[in-house]
Amino acid sequence: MILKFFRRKTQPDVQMEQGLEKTRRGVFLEITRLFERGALDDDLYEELEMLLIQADVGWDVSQKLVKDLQRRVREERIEDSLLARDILREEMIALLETASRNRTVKILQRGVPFVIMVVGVNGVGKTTSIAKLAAYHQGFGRNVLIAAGDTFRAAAIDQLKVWGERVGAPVIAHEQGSDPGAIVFDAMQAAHARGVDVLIVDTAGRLHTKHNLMAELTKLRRIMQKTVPEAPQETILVIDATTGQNGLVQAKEFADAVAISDILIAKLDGTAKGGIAFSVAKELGIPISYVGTGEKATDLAEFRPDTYVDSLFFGEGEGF
Ligand SMILES: Nc1nc2c(ncn2[C@@H]2O[C@H](COP(=O)(O)OP(=O)(O)O)[C@@H](O)[C@H]2O)c(=O)[nH]1
Ligand SMILES: [Mg+2]
Repeated sequence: MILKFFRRKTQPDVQMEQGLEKTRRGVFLEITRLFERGALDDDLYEELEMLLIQADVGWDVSQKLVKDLQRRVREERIEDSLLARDILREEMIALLETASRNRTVKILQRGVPFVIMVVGVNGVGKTTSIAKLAAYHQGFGRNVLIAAGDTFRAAAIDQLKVWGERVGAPVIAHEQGSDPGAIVFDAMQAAHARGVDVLIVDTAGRLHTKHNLMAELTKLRRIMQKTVPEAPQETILVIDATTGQNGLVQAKEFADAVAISDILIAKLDGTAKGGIAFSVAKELGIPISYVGTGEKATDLAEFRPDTYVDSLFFGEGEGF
């Protein structure tokens, strides 16, 4: 008997389970059926690899998982195919945990604003995720301030203001086209003056050139560090789960240019390709800390490797 069966489901577990429903009912149901068929033969391994690739686990990672599974089945003389599925589950959790180990524990200090810079390509879900993160921190009784650092589009500023009102967090904003550096400077001052616990900074997902964008993010970071030397304590890269391997390429470009501490996978509910977390963990090696599971401010869950994998295989009362 495995202990995971006794762990009580928490709210993030339930949210992750709902967010992964499409993936679970699609590819992972087929994977389960594959193992229920019984025979641990070459056909099974081949089909498994194809299904993992279909779920966006990525070519290399799918191959690695299947190879590791085959090796363990051989070494541990496994004959029961459902036990083999449990081994696959273990290997998948281990893969996600490797990246999670790079997660640093950040401690909120009284009187020092905890600064979160949110970066990522246009349309991935940054602004919505900022509202979710604001609500998340408010849930711990922290007071949150938001800075509208994406001044490239007027709509981006208005959208953030609307979210700020909805979640009850003030938004520091200037005009469209103004210098994001000036906004961040103002926001840092305001955060100190008002005794803010958490400051969340929105950034542009696109400027005239990629070089400009990366230079801007570096500049924003420097401005934050003038007031709080360790800021930003969190630099979150938002990835859109529905864009699959393409999104991963863009994410890599960001990760090469800015030091990313955490990843937030948005729109998990909108895809049947929830395997993206495995390619993200393996290719970027950066811990996934949050997942977005819908369009509301409450649709955010803390990421847990075991819950994630169990939500792919089981759900709605089964399993864990
Ligand atoms: N289904 C779903 N939609 C989301 C999620 N996060 C963001 N979106 C939607 O994605 C679109 C783009 O989001 P936005 O926050 O404006 O992206 P930004 O350009 O990166 O700031 C909007 O229509 C959001 O409602 C999510 O977790 N699930
Ligand atoms: Mg935005």
